[in-house]
Amino acid sequence: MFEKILIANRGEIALRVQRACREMGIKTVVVHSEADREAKYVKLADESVCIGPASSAQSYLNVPAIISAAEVTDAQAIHPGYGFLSENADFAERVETSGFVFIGPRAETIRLMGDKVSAKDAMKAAGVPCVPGSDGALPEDPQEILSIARKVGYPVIIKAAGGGGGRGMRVVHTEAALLNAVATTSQEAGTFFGNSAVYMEKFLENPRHVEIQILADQHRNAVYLGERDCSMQRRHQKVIEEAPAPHIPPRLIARIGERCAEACRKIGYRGAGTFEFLYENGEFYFIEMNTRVQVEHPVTEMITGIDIVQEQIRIAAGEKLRFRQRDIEFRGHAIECRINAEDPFTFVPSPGMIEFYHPPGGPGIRVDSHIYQGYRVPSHYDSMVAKVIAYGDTRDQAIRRMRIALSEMSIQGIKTNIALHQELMFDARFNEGGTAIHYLEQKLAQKDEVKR
Ligand code: MV4
Repeated sequence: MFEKILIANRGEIALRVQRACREMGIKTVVVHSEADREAKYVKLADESVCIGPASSAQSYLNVPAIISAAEVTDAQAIHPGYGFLSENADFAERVETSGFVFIGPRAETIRLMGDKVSAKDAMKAAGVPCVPGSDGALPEDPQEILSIARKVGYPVIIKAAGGGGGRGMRVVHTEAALLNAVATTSQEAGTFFGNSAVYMEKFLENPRHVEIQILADQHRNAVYLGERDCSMQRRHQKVIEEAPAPHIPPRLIARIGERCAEACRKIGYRGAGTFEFLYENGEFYFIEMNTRVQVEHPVTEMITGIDIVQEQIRIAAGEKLRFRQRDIEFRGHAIECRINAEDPFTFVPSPGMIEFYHPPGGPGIRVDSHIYQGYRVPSHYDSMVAKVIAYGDTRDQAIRRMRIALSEMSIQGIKTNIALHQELMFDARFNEGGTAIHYLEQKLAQKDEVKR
């Protein structure tokens, strides 16, 4: 096992990784920007290294500074967390060629999944069900493009191979609009991602976003840890996640989960990963794979009892998975609310000093957060300041515990979206479960109408 790990991230996930390391008896180095110098999680680490000014480009994305920090502190491995460099194949490669272990998949796997066309090809070949569409990237010939769309059937969606997470896509409803949409999406893709390749899919009008968590070791063992429903989102930012996904038959999850695990064995996947699916009319359609630990990993930890971050570290150290699929049991229900420093209804960021902080507690409540009274939320980064996770025997119990937790929670000095979460916990459709990806935006638009 490693003796010392460098954490190349900030905020709650830097603290989450630190806790996993501490429990495993591993020393930690945290790198930080000038804006994060005074943060308590930085002081809690065994060592810390300032790697640059507040701007992410000069600190958390500064590859040479991070590698140097690993060298001077004698760390053996680097945990990238989520965001920043976590899915940067060049960074993973630089880490390994510099003699450190990257806690994540091989650079080659990250590259494969970073290109959404090659990712989909690989998954289709491995038996994972995908959204019907073009076979790989679209050809140049306009007649061929028109012919593919006729076969797929309108509406279609044009996506950039280099996009993902909602960037670089365009919905097309009619043949008359197709070729212009393809040309524009391709041009933008060339500018933004340095790759003008685009592909086509059938556009699903009202799906849910359901993802499968997997773990795979370096010895071709792979398991799935069930699913998460992340449909409650606004502008591609998840707001609430839960596990299991309401009203989806466990047998169907088992079938898809096994396909994902098998795909991992086939491509020699290593580490934690997530298969993102759209779910509509009882069918799963693969769209993308994430090769990092995700913000919402705690809901899976709560229903499986598995510490995903610790398993990432064990896998990176070359250990075999400590459980087989039949050892994994799904028990109860977990819901996560992302608490952001923002106006609860306009969503305008609200950085600043936390004048008062009272976190919730009690049975089944977990809070993953780096904040405290007197902490200043910097304006330079993501606005998420805490994750409140409620666990219960049933979804109903998890919701009731979440309502209590949100009512206990107090953050003063900055605005937060706690009030939005409180409203959602009493929303009739959320309480029924199984709302689709456009639900929150539709609900917010309706409220706006009422106001006017
Ligand atoms: C889609 C889709 C409908 N049909 N693909 C957006 C994020 C990116 N990961 C994929 N996205 C979508 N792909 C087909 N064929 C609708 C979306 C989509 C979406 C997906 C997941 C969560 C939120 C979303 C919000 C808008 C659109």
